[in-house]
Amino acid sequence: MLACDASNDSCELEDKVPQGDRKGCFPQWACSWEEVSIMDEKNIPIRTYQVCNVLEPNQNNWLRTDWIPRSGAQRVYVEVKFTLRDCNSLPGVTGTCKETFNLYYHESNEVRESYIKESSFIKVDTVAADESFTQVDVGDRIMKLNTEVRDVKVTTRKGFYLAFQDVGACIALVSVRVFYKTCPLTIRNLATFPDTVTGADTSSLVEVRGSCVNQSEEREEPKMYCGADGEWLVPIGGCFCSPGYEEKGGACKACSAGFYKAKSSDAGCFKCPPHSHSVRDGATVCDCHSGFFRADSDPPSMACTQPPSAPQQLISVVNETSVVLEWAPPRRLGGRSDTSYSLDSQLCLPCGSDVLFSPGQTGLKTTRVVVSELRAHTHYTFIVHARNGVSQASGAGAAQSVSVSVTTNQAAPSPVSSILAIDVTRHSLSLSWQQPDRPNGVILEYEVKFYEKDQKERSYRIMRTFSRSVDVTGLNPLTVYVFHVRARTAAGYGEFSAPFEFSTNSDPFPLIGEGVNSAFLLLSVSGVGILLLISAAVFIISRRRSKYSKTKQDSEEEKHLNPGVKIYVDPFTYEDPDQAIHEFAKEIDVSSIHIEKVIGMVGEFGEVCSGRLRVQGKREIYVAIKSLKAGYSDKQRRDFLSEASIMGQFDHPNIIRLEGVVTRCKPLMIITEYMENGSLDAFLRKHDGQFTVIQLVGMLRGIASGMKYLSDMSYVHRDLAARNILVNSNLVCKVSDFGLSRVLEDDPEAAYTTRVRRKIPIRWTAPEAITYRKFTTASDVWSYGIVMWEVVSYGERPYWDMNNQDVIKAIEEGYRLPAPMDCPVVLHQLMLDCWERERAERPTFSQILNMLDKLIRNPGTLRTMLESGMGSEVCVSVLPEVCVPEWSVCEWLQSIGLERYRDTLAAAGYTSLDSLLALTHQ
Ligand code: ACK
Repeated sequence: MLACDASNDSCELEDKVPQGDRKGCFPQWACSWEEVSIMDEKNIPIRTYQVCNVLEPNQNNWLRTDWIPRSGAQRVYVEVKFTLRDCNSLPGVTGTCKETFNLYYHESNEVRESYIKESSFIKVDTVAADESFTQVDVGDRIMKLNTEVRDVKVTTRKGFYLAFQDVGACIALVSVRVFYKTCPLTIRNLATFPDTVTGADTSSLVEVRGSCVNQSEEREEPKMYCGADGEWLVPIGGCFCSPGYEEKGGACKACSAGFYKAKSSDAGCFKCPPHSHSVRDGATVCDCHSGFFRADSDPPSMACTQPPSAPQQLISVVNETSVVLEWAPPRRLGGRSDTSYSLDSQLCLPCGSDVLFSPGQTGLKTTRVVVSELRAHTHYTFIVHARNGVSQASGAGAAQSVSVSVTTNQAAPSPVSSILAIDVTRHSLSLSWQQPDRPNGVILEYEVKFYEKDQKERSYRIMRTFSRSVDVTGLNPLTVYVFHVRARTAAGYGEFSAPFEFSTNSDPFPLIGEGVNSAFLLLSVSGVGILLLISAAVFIISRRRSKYSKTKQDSEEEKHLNPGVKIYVDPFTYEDPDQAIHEFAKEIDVSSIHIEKVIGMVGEFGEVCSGRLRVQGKREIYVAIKSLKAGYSDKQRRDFLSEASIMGQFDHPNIIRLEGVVTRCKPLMIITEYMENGSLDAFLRKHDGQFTVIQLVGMLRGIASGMKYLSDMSYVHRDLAARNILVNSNLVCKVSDFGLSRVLEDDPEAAYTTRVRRKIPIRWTAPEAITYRKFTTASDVWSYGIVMWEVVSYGERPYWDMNNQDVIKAIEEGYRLPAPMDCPVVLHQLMLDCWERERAERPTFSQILNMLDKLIRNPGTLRTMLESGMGSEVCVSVLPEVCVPEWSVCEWLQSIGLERYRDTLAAAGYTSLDSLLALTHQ
């Protein structure tokens, strides 16, 4: 019965004329409708219901349909096709003939209602024909078909009946079609909206919620309205394709291989970012190629990346008990910009918990760390790791690190932290104290300074002791004394402790002893004062003569004071040269050496190779192998091995380390540690302009430290030049080329001068060494100044293309190399100091080292380049005391707190500092 017609958005409920046999008529008494077959326009027979009682008045003829199920419809449409006879064309029907009929409906749940009262029907409309016809002449086909549509709201029952009331017209009902409208199933904004029946009223909109299509997710609740005429209106919200899918033709299609989509969005699939791929359809993220990684926080759109390679050129500058570590960023950053560095404390052996890392130990963005509070004279290994966001994902750890081993300097002990008085009498105090927290070496003695509190430090006494206690006698009764204690190690005195005050007990016989004691004390204090005056005068005035000679003296004195310091032994003092070599160098079995390639030549018979050395029980290491080929003379053998005998005596991080020698078979070999970057001069020329000033100063600092060590061992190098410094992969510079022979024979820079018989590397050598072969540590300092110049000028040849004779002449006339380009003033001043004509005026290596350490600690001082005025501040940073102005005796006494002796000295005729200098002990 019900046939839906989707094409015109309607459902037909009834597609034929009502059941119009006579039995179906009602009311039964007025059943005038007749079922008649006629031919339509196309001459096809059709069934119609007709009524034509036009001659009789008061007609009321009803024809009704069967029960029509509503099927969810709320408003139904009734399309009636009919023909109607024009009353005027009928003769003698005036007053009784009508040209309309009435359409009714009745809602009902009953499929077969046997009797329905007329009053139960509700009128839909009176239907008139648009066109009526005048003649019934089927042959001429002038019958006119009318189509009328009416709509009715049917919402209360399951179905309804329709009825047609004729009130005296001449009608033929051809067809009645009953339908309702729907908004058809549709997809809008990736949401499906089902076929929806329109609302009950002509103006009503039915709100419909859509559901997301497959592989899509709701963006905003999808909604649309179904209008009364079956049109969808006002789409709201919608869906996005799920990750791995993109919209194509209203559906979500999987991303193809090589593409991905990470989020639900209206975007399409993206091509996999660099170093990643997707092999299956529907990828939400692309997998990284092997060896590439993605951090948790990396977006899927980011390229896959790699952990960084190891930091480069790690340099360490030791300054007493702190170390400045500086390195260059890794060569490969792995395609990321989040590289950070950390110093591994577990591997930093033996880092204690009190070691300080500034600015920190982990998560560093800078490439410089100062490690302080280290133990003095201790070997440390620092490992600097480079990490980035994918280091953890890649599982890489130790591989991206670089390490450096350093030995901290000797340092003075820390101050004594407390002093106790364990016994007190009227004239004595017994004191005791603990060893300083950081002794930094073996404590050789303690110094106790004390004075009467009232006297302040104007007059004090000093006592020295080897133990941690002292009995101080000869004190005044009932007097408060102030005590300071300091410790001394091989590195010198530490700072005095804070003041500790103790009082002696009261004296039962105060009047008797007081005068004697006071007189005695005055005498002794005066004695001490005068002695102090004399030594201080000698000290200050002699220091004013030379800004460097004072500390030089100190260091010389130190040597006498420290008989434990190792002194270098000249192997040529051994009658049997093999005895020297076996005392200082280890014989290596040639089978444990694996030579790889030749890296240089030395003289006629010498060759330098790189290779590996595996000594039993130790890990394999890279080494340099210097060999002396067959055909050498006895002298050449002796000279060759002397280098190993000398090198074997040294143990310092800035001196090339000897691994051993091969003397029992030929060729003879000297095995040393391998220095990856070769000679300093060539290395600098290769990396012209690539280092920071601090890095250059770091290199110079290393060389100065090595040279200080050599000078402390009383070894004079004689051929210090950048070509004889080797550089390892961490930019650590080490002094090499020992032994007398190569200065004379092998060094291509060495030349004969007119005055000496031996060859000398003129440009690097101090004038007194050229002139009368006075080779000393001071002449090494001159050479060091030239090395400084070579370093700062990145391997430029000193004095360029001047010939040796012109260089000698120029130096004699006072000419000195100018500052290289971009050379900080302080560095050039230091060079000039090294090139003082008087060798006593040159700084010692210890002073040079201190100076460089100061510069490294205050990099700001390196910022002043040559243009901004040379000289005046330099001495301030080197040795502040040389800038003290000319003092009078009075000022000087005041400055050392002994002005009360002014009159005594004046009375004795000492009115100037010069006259004081003439004072002798006698
Ligand atoms: O500049 P270079 O590569 O470094 O060329 C010279 C060459 O041998 C002749 O002396 C190199 N050389 C010497 N000793 C070593 C070493 N211990 N490690 C690496 N290279 C070295 C030097």
